[in-house]
Amino acid sequence: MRTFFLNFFLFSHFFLFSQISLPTFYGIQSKNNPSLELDDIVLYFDAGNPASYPGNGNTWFDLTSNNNDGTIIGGPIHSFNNSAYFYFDGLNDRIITNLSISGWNAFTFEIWIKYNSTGSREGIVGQNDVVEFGFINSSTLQLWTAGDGSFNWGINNNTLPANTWHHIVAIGTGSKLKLYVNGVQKVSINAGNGTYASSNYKFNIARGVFDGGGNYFNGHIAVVRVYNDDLTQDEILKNYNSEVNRF
Ligand SMILES: [Ca+2]
Ligand SMILES: [Ca+2]
Repeated sequence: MRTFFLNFFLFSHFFLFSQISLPTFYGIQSKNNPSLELDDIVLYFDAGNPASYPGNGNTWFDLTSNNNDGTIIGGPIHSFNNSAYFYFDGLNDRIITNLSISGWNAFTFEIWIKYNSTGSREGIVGQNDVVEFGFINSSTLQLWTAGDGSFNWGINNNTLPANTWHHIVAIGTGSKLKLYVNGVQKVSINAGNGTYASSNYKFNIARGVFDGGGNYFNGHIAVVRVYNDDLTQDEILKNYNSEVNRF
């Protein structure tokens, strides 16, 4: 009789669970995915990995061991569907972290992004007054550093269409600044003298990048990775190819 009830229990629960449409989780294996280049990573957010965001709460957990967790402010919408993302409304949604990139001698910001609109000084990711990356105006993506150079990259519906997922990588090697979009190098300039600047601000997402506040980003962000190193073209392509099918 006990066996019967156990079997009935297991069967009924199997049947129950089989009827539930579970959300599709993305990137669950990615932390240990040998096809991702993760050396020198210091911060790793993934909206599609329940270990990074379980679907509720105000913390976007860092998948590295550095505990650079993000605090979610303003109520950005999260979804595990459609590639999984946070949607930032451009009004008050943002992520703040306690990560400081002051004094680094190299950096890589790697993001999967789908923007809705662009505008003046709409920062995407960065640390104010150290390294700032985002839309400096409606038609220009800018990587700016304090005293170590900057570049502007013109965007339009051909180079970076709105409402489309893009893999964007901004790099400072100490002597060069670079931009890769979907695995392809778009910018490489000689700039920098080995060490980036310092500020008392922290690494932020969707607000507080070009300035201490305001100028909110409007659109979707699925993945953010920050490295204390400059990824090579091969490593960038490896990461792009490892995740592109999700998007
Ligand atoms: Ca909001
Ligand atoms: Ca600034």
